[in-house]
Order: sequence, then C-alpha cells, then structure tokens
Amino acid sequence: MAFDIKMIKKVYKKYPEAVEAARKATGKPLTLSEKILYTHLWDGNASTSFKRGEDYVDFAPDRVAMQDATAQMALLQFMQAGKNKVAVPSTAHADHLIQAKLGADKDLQEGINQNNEVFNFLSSVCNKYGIGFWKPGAGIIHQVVLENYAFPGGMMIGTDSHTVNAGGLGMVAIGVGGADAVDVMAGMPWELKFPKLIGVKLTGKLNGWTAPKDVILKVAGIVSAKGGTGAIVEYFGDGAIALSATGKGTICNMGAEIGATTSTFGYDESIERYLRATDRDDVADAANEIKEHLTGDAEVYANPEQYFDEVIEINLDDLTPHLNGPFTPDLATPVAEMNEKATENGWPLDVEWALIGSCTNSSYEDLTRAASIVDDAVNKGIAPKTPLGINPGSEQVRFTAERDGLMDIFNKFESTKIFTNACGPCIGQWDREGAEKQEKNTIVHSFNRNFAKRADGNPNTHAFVGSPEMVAAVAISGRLDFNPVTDTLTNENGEEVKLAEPTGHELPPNGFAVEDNGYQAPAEDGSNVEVVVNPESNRLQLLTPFSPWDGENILGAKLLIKAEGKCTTDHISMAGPWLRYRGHLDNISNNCLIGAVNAFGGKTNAVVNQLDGTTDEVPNVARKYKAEKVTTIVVGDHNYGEGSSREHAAMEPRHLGVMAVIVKSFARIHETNLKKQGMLGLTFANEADYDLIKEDDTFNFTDLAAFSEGKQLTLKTVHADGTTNTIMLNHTYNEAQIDWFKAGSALNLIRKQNA
Ligand code: MIC
Ligand code: SF4
Repeated sequence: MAFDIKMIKKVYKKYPEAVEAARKATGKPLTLSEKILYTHLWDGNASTSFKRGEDYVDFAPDRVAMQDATAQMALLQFMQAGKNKVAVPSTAHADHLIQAKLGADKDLQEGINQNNEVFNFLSSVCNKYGIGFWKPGAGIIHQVVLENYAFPGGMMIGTDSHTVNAGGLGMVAIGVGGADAVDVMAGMPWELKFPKLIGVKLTGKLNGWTAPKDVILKVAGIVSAKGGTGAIVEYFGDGAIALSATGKGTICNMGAEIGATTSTFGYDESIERYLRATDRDDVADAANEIKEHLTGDAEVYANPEQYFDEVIEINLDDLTPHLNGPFTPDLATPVAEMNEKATENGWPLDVEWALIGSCTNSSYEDLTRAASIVDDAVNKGIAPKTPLGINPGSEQVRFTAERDGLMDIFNKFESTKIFTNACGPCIGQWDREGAEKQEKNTIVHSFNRNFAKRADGNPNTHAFVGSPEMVAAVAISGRLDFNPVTDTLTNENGEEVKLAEPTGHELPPNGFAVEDNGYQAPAEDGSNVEVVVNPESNRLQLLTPFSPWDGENILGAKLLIKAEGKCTTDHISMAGPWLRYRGHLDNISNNCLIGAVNAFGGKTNAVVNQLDGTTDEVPNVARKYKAEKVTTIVVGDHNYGEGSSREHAAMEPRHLGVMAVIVKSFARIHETNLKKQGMLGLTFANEADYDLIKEDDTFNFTDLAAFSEGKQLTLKTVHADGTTNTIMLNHTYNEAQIDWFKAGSALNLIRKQNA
C-alpha cells in the first residue's frame, strides 16, 4: 500500500472539475504540465488564464521532500516558523553525508559515526514535526521518492534540484531552496512564476547501446545549460511511451542540468507497471480512473507547435550513445566522435575511474543493463582496465539486485567497489586515493553533474557523463573514446572480441524485495519530542534572524568579488568536505565563493580588500568588511548559481554582509534563494555594463525607497579616479518579494505573521 493514499485520492477527486475549469479559463486543450499546475492552484479552480513566463502564481503542492544536506537548514528555519506540525506530507532523507571509500558496510558505519549529531538532529526534528525520516543507507532521496511517494498528476517540491526525477512518474516535481519548503510545510502557498512550456516529441525506439540517458544528454546539447530556465519540459510521443518509468525518471532528473523548472511525462502503462511493482496498486487503480487527465490532451500532442513555446523532436531510432563533458553537462559528444574531439582538446583518453550511480541512474533496470555488459566481458575473457564503483539508488534496489545475483556479477571484476546506497562520489563524498596530487585525469560516470572539482576535489579531473551501460563499457576498455558499437577489445586469449549490446530488466522478474527499507515514521504527537542543538557544536547552529532593511539607500558598498565565467552553486558554496557544515551557517560561510574565478587576476579565492589593499581569501575579506560595517556586493556572469538548490549559496554571502548580487543572468532556484534571504538579486539591464565594474569601485544604490515591481533600480559606481557610471539594473521582484527584502528575509515575515 502507498504512503498517504488518502491525500492522493483527494487530489484525484478534484481533477476532473479542475481540469475542465482550466480548459475553460485558457480556452484551449491542455498540456499535462498545465493540467497539473492548474489543479494545484492555491485559490482553487482556475478562473483566469496565466501568462507563461510572466505571472507569479500561488500553488498548493501535495508534498515536500528534503535531503540531509539541505534539510538541516530548511528545518532550522522551519523551527522558527512557529508551527507544531508540517501541513503537508513531508520526508527527509539521509543520503548526502556518507563518504565512499572502502565499500558499503564500512563506509556506512563510518558515515554514521562522523555525522551522528546531524542524523540525530534530523531524526528528532522529523519525529517532532510529523516528517518521515529515511535513515542513512536507505537510499538516495529521488530514488526513494520515486519508489514510494511520486504519483502521476501530483505536485511536489523538494530541497534538491533533482527533485525533478519524480517527473518520471508524471508529476510536476520542482527543486527549491529550504525557505520555499518552509512555506509549504508551514501551510502557506508556494509561489512560482508560471512556467513556459517546452515540448519534446520522441519518435522511434531506443535500440542497441542507446539508453534513456542519451536522450537527456542530447537534449542538454541542444538546449544548453541555461536554455530550459523558467520552463517545464514535457515529453510525449510513441518514443516516450516506450520508455520505462525509471528511464523517464533519468531523463527528467538530468533536466535540472538545462535549468528547466522541471520535466514530466504523461501517465502510461510503464508508469502503471512501476507503481504496481513498487507495491502501489492503490495508486495505479486510482490513477486509472482519471487517466485521461493525467496526460496531455490528444490535440496538443497532435499539433504541439500550437501549444508549446518551443518544440524539439528527437528520433530515438537515430540517437547514438553520448558522453557529455568535461566540466559542464551540456557539452555533448557522440561516442563515435570522441576520439577526434578529445584529441583536439587534450582530454586524457585513459580513464581512471568509472562510476555508476547517483539519483538519476541507480535503478534496478540501470544495474541490470550495466551488469549485462560486465557479464559479457567476463564470459569473453576480457579483464577491466578501470575500476568500477557502484552506488545503488536505494536499499530496495540493492537488496533486490543482490538477491538476483547482480552484485555477484559486478564483483567478478576484482576492482569493483560497491558503495553505500547514497550520493557518494556524485557530491564529492569520495575519498579518492591520490586526488590531492591534482593530476590531470579522466573519469566517466552516470551522474548528472561534472563541474570542476565536484567528484574528488581535483580541478584537473575531467569528468564525463554517460549512461550506466556506457560507463561499464568504458570501465572495461579503459578508454574515453571506446565505441562499443564499432570497436573490439583483446581478450585473454589474444582474440579481438566485441561487447554484446546491453540487455536488462525494466523491473525485477521476481519482484522487489527488502528486509529493512530504513524508514522511520514520525510520532503521532510530537509535542514532547525534544530537539537539542548543542551551542558548542561545530556542525549545527540555531539561526539568528537577518536584520531588516533600515529604509536607507545602500551607499559606499565595496566589491567582494566580480566572478568571471561559470559560477555554479558548487563554486559559491562547495560541497564535498564542506557538507559537514551544512547545519552551521557561520562555519560553512568559510567556503563562501572560494571556487569563483576572480575577474581581476583570474585566480580563485584571492580578492583585494579595498580597506587595506591586502589580498586574502574571499571569506576573510568579507568578514573584514563586515567588521567595519561596510556592505559588499558580488558581480557575476551568465546563469549565475547554476546547479544545486542549496540556499547556503545565498545565506553565506548574506551572513557575511553581501547585500546585492548583480549578474548577467540567474539560474531560477538561486535567484529565488537570494530573494528569500532578503538580498537584492539583480541583473544588468545592459549586459555590457558588467565590464564597467572595477575592482576598487564604490557602489551606491540610489533609489531603493522606490523599489517596486517592474521598475528598474539605479546603481551609481564611483571609480577610484572619481569618474562615475550609472548602471540600470533589472529585477523580477513582485511586491510580496520586495516585502521579504524589507523584512530582512521571507522567514522574518512568516515569523511575524505567526507571532
Ligand atoms: C547536487 O546534486 O548538487 C546536490 C548536492 O544534490 C544539491 C543539493 C545540495 O547542495 O545539497 C542539489 O542538486 O540541489
Ligand atoms: Fe545526490 Fe548527486 Fe543526485 Fe545530487 S545529483 S541528489 S548529490 S546523487
């Protein structure tokens, strides 16, 4: 039986009427995305049609998911909201804090020892406020959500950018910062700019070595890392229907890498099969009753150009395996062209590690298809050149895979390491031997992201993203340019052999099984549960509210850093070893912007303190300005804040005295996070004005009193030689968001309202 089936049935009950109201309000047939959005309006059935990409709309999501690395901050904020219990079903998942080193058993125990304080905190907060807690080892948040909570036609938010995975079961699932989760858990509406719609029509059928991962690798190459910003990507067509539910999940999951708000697929038989296989006949039966509402209208899919803002068509018959990278997930290269491209760019062709796992590619099907390659190699007498690391997505997947002999197959390669059911190397939780030497090297993985330093902290590791089956093939060949479709390998008898095409099982033929899934249900009445935060702790720190705006213009501000080029949330608030401070704002602020490249001098973590002319690390300089009560600003390039949902990337600068972040363009979640924390997230009206910002400028915001929706703000810069520039700044704040700025943060407002 499914969790929260009553809630799901309630959602389905309102569907027919709400969808009809939306059709009437918009005067047209509807995409699936619109059906889900319009059935989840905070104010009930639609009475008007919203302008896509323009109107801010209040929604009522059905549930919330959080992972340990973001849940700490989300729940520290929720504790300040003055509520006894969460208003919608919510869960927290312990998956990001466990390091991969020796293998699952030892690593999990070590992870628990190292993070005990944090896990106890999460467990007790969850227990107190009615939140389900998935203990360390239970699995990666998005696989666990897909297996237990995602349901067609539902809407959820999660404090992780890959919450979008649940689109594989036909949800609108959106990654947000912790402060957004607090809104929903506190029973308030959740606001989102009504998204634009990108339709992706899939025709044909995947075949041979091509996998669902290649669909999104291809889409990322077409759309680019920021091309999906502000849009929902809806997949449809025969090719979409033919994909497995977890394959759909893979595609949606990595949609975060094109900046998309989320991605989704209509309810179909593969989704139904997955629901039934994961013990949710009740959800499948309920969904079947309203199934025409759980997919786009036929007219929309017949004439997509008329209903989507953009349409992309991919013929799966022609799609070939890809590897994307290095350093950015949208640099797509068909495997067949890798040799040429890698040679041209000096990417090392020998591969040092091959890693299968992460939230996007750790399903049972993924493991079976990768195992089939390993099995074939063993049978043909081919020894692997590169060690293979595997992180199963959940304990249910791991247990079933173990029972079905998949782990034995992987272990036939002596160098294989089965790591914990957790994020592991995907988020820098990887004690990789020799990484500190910072040697130039290549790794291949089935994760989502491959930003510099992400997996092992080494800036010279070139990471490439591919399907699990390609990763297995690369592990065997040891080469980045190995094309399993055409290339042969030499076996132990000196014969030239080819690897057979991957085969696998969409779902376990003998059903899923698990002994202990790692779930902890919350107390019915949590009022007596005590949540203890030791004031001496260096892992957890209760929050002190940020100060409200004093009503004055910000004058005499200094530049903390002008970041040049890619500045993702990994550059702003690095993960890996820093994940340990995710519950302690002051400590984690010591990583603030240390990965950003300074436009003046091109170095990371070296900026000039204009007060005394010294060069120092970014957090140190920020603390010095703060001590002298000098406000600072940060300037950045395009798609600033790409990647993670971590609100630390906004809270840290805020904590260190930065009041404005001015960039050419923002990634969606980060822009909202800045607003929520009471900061000014602004964009250059004229992009070229980025070049006017000098290292030793003084900055004056001259019209903050007139800060209002749709009106530009003015920045006067005074250069060291006394000359000045006037720079016009755009913003996307509505009146309610301007109130967050005035109150010092969105949370300050909630607290006031609940007082
Ligand atoms: C990631 O993949 O970057 C993370 C780690 O899962 C983040 C969340 C975080 O920073 O804790 C994300 O994707 O939102
Ligand atoms: Fe975890 Fe990696 Fe997925 Fe983020 S992308 S949730 S770190 S597995």
